Amino acid sequence: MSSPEPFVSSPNIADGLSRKSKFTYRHLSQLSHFSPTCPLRVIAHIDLDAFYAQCEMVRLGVPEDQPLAVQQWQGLIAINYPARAYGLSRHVTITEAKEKCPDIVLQHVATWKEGEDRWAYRDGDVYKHIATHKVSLDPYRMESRRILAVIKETLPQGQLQRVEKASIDEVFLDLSAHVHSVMLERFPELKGPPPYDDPAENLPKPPTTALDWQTDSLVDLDETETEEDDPDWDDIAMLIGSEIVRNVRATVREKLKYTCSGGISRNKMLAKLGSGRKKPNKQTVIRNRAVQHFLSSFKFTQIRMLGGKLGDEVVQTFGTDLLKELLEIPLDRLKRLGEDTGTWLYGIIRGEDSSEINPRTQIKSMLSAKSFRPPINTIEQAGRWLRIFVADIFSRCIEEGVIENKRRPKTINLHYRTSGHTRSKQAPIPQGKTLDENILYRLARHLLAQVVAEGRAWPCTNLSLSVGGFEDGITGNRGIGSFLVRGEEAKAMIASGHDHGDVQVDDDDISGAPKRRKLAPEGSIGDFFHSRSPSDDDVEQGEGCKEASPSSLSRRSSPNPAEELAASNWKCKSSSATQSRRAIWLSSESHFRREDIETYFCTLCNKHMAPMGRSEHEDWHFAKDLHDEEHNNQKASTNEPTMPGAHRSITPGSKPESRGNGGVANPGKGQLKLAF
Ligand code: DCP
Ligand code: CA
Repeated sequence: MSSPEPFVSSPNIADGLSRKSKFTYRHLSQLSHFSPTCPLRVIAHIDLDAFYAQCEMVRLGVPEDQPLAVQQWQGLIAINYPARAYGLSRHVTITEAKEKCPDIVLQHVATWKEGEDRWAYRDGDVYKHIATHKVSLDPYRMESRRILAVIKETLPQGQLQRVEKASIDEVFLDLSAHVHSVMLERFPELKGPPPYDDPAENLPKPPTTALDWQTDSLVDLDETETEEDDPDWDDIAMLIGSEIVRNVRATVREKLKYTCSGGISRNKMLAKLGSGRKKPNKQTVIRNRAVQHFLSSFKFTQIRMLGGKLGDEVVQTFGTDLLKELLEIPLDRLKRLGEDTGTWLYGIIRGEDSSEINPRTQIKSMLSAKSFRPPINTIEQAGRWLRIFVADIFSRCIEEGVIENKRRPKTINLHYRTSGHTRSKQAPIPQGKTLDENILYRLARHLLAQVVAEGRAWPCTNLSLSVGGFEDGITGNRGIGSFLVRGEEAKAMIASGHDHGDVQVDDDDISGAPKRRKLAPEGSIGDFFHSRSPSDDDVEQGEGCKEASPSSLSRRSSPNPAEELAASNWKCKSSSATQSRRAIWLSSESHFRREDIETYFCTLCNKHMAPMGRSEHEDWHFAKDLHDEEHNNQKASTNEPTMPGAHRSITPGSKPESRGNGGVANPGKGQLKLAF
């Protein structure tokens, strides 16, 4: 960004130098390093106005004053500001919306149609097809990416830029270093070394002339402050920040036609509250001297992180949801919530938030899901939905650079819900070969077949597929470690896989994710550590397995999993599998009894094993399943009858492609090998 004109009309530097700022040279230096504790810090939040509605307006070329809402089935998910003037909100029904605003344009989101592998905008009453269509958010993701690109282009390139994509329509900017560079340009007296080379020396005071905030909405100062007080460098830093944000917003508007709102303050929490204060197309500045006044108007449950369970707990414990009243509670009482939580809360209600802007805009996981009303009852139907999910996810994978092997996911996860319960199945995605849609589809189908084979699969009320554990720049072969999910990554996958409804989500909190919807309690990590009921371990061999026949899931993919495994250096050697990974395995598979601590019992092999060998044994089962699947498929395609036990060529401790006389000749109770 080129530097705007100096903001002062008659700077009186000599006068300024004669007095001291309350900020020091050290603070100035911290500003250039994005220090989260720097008192001159400048953070901005930019949020697109009525985002999906604007996307549709831009796409359709609708005049700006035309009321428009975006419809998803029978609900409204985005309402533009002209329509809001009629009192419309997300809560109104379609009928109410038309009654209140007869001229409203209701645009249904694009959908994927069952059996098709591309989304499209449809004419007519799309909501009638809820049973056979699934919404696509791709158009909004695409616009989101274009907007982000313009924001980044508008800011200085390289070290001065720090941008965090917070959701599909919001970004945080740490403007500190950029503001610092503009300050030095405009006030050369700040460039010199501190007197006596002492960074604790105070800076000279800035010039006293009134600051020009243009059309910004300025939050009133705290009661103890007055506008007549001379500005200090933190005010100047905010002013420069607001100029930068104004320029970014104007550029997005000019290049892409979108309006957005901005908040500028000293941290993320305040900047976010600020961007929502005046909408649409406005920006709000909360100067340091205005923070307490600004915050006192909020309920603390409106603060980031205090909207959910923690907020409820605070209300319960202290009997108020008013921030003002919470301010009167001393720290030691707040610590009733726990030492750390109390301390954090004490700071946050006073406007303290040192969380950093995280420039990582990369996706960690992707989810595609569908709730079925009425439920679905056949594996053919489920298979067709998996096609859509895979197409949906794979198109997003392409944007992540999987074709060029820039990034690729490590795991695939299927969640399957019947009226009784939810099941999850997970598999590693073989590495070492360029990922394609067929590989994903085959893995997804494999997981589906496992669910069906266990029985009690119908009617199915919700199906979701996710890929996760994205890694950068994978080249060449990888060991088994790369197939495993660990720690936070595992939690993220679990959480993302339990979303409800008809959704596609990128990542947990970034890069194209729509605003988060609350996850159902059953999706919590805790569920995965609960003991499984005995009935869960008793896998039924019923009609489900008959349905998982080769013919029922058509379009076999070409790559050979055994080759992939060999190419990716899959070995059943000792791996450093962690506890969390085991939890995943245990939660998603029924082969092992967790309570076996000294030894463990594999129900697939009907054998007790030493715990040391457990992880490689699990790995071995997975490899074998893939191998069996492919082998059976080859037989199916050449019309050979499938012989029971014909594929016992992989032994624990050997590579899956090796031939041998394995130790799995006796499938145990509950074992049902995939009937592909
Ligand atoms: N969204 C959704 N379902 C929700 C909330 C949001 O599908 N319950 C989608 C539609 C929104 C987009 O996410 O356009 C961004 O959400 P915001 O909460 O930022 O709302 P808007 O951008 O629509 O409006 P505002 O101008 O208030 O930011
Ligand atoms: Ca928005």
